[in-house]
Amino acid sequence: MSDTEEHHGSCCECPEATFTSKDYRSDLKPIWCPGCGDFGVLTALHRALAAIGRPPHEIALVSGIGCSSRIPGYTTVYGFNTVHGRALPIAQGIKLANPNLLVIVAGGDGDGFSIGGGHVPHAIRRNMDLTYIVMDNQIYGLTKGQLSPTSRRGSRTASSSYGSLEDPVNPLLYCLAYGAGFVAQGAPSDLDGLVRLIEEGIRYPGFALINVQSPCVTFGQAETQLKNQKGRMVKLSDMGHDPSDKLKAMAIAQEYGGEKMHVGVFYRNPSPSPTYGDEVRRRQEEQGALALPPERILELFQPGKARAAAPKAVAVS
Ligand SMILES: Cc1ncc(C[n+]2csc(CCOP(=O)(O)OP(=O)(O)O)c2C)c(N)n1
Ligand code: SF4
Ligand SMILES: [Mg+2]
Repeated sequence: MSDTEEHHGSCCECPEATFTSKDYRSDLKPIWCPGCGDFGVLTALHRALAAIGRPPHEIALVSGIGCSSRIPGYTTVYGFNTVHGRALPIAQGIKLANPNLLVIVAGGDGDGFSIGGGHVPHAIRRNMDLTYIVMDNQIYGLTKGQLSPTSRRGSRTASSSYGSLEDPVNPLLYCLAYGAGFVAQGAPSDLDGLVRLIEEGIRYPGFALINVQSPCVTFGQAETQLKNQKGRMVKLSDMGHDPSDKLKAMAIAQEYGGEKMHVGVFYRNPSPSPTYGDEVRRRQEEQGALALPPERILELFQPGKARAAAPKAVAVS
C-alpha cells in the first residue's frame, strides 16, 4: 500500500472504481481542539479506507460518546454515534444483520475500558469481525479532564488534584489475555505506520484492536503529548518482534504506560478461529431445513404442541 494521499484503492464489486482519502472525508469541520491527536487518527482512517477501496456505502463506523466518538460525522461512510460505552454491542448487531458491511468501531479509552469495558471480552471471544480503534488519551476529554481507566497512577487532573490512586487498565494486555487475534498500537506521530495498522486491522478476519496513543492537548498529561511521543516511541518492527509470538507480545505489552511507547503489531493470530458471523450462518444453513415455517412458529409457545413443533437439532461440530 502506498502511504501517499494519492493512493487509489479499488472496489471488489466494481474493480474499475477507485477511491482516494477525499471520498471518505465529509464536509463537516471537526470541532476538536486544535492539535488534538484525533485529527491524525481521522486522517489515518481516511487513508486506510482508500487503501481498502470499499465504497463508503459498504462501510459502517460506530462510536460511543466522547470527543473521539465524534469521528463518524467526519467521514462519508454510514455513521452511528451511539451511547457511552455501547458502541461494541451495537456494532456487533449491525455486523450480524448485514455481514457484507465492513464495520469499524471507534471511541475513547473511557468509552471502551470504563463504562464499555464489559463488552470488550465478549466481542473478542466471539471473534466478531470488527476493527476497534481506541483513541487512548488517558483522560475523559469531552467531560473536561477527569481520570480515565488508562490514566497513570499519580496523574493529577481536574477531579483528582492529589493524583490517581489506581493502576491503569492495560488495553493491550487486556485484549491479548481475552484472546484477541489482532492487537496493535499506533500513534498520530507515526502517521504512515498508523495508516498501515488500521488497514491491517481491517483486513484481519476477526476482532482487531488498534489502540492509538492520541493526545488530548487540553487536559492530557505532558508525557502523552505529540512532541514527547517521538522520544518514547519504539517500533516493534525495529525490535525484530515476531507478531505470531503471543507470549512475547504479552511481555512487551506489560510495558504499556511506561517510559517506552511501543508501536506496531503486537500480535496477529496466524490461524484465526472462525468469526461468530460465519458460525451463525453455517448453523443456519445446516439446520435451516428443520426450521418451522413462519406460520407455525407460534406453536412453539402453545402447551401440548411445543414438543412436537420443536425442531430436532442436529449436532454441530
Ligand atoms: C451513560 C453515560 N455516562 C456518562 C456520560 C458522560 N460522559 C460522556 S463522554 C465521557 C467520557 C469520555 O472519555 P473518553 O471515552 O475517553 O473519550 P474522549 O472524550 O477522551 O475522547 C463521559 C463520562 C454519558 N454521556 N453517558
Ligand atoms: S478536549 Fe482533548 S480529546 Fe477533546 S477535542 Fe480537545 S484535545 Fe481532543
Ligand atoms: Mg479519553
